[in-house]
Amino acid sequence: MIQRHTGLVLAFDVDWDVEKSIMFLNGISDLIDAVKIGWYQLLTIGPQGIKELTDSVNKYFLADFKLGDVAHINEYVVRKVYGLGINGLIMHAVAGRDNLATAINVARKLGVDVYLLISMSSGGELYDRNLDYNVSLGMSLGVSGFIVPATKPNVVRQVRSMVGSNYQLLSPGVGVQGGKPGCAIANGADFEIVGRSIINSESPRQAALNILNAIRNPISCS
Ligand code: FNU
Repeated sequence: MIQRHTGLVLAFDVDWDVEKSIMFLNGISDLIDAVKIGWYQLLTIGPQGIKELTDSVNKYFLADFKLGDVAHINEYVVRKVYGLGINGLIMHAVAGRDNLATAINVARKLGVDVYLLISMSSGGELYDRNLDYNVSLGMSLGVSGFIVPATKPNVVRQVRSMVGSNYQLLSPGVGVQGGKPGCAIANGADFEIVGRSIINSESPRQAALNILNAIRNPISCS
């Protein structure tokens, strides 16, 4: 599980080399609880580059590979992710029980947390028609938590009421995509995931501090 100090997870989607990435992350690491990396990062700096990041930045790393393949491929990927020093992984609920179960068990044994994607910050209408099923699926498979969109506050509230307090809810879509900073947490999420609003800012630290302020003092969230 991600330890919550600030409630902020940085979506680190950048076209930078490893050195610049490490410098940036170490300069902001006191303000964030985790670094989320995804396909863009993997394709930019490669697995070796990601290993250098996890070796050099003392932070929880979450791999947003939205894994949703057949069972044995999911398992292979979980093992590779573990080898890169990554702490948690996002998987697609839509892959279904048979494709997710083994990989989630392997992840658990390795100490890699699995967060299940059950609703998307844009689109994802098939997900939203099957929310109850996917939440129950995740709970029965033993995931650590769920990805719920900051752009759909009713979904955040609904999932929190379904899962109680034993699962972490991570919420992307804050800022550029329209979710109001602070409101996903006010509606029941544990963490807000923020990328471009911080990364593309002239002062990333100040942008992160502004979001932390909104998390501490949420206004007009509905
Ligand atoms: P930013 N992300 C998302 N919506 O945006 N993992 C989802 O439904 C989802 C995600 C990720 O807009 C996206 O991949 F499941 O710049 C990106 O890394 O703040 C981040 O959240 C949002 O980036």
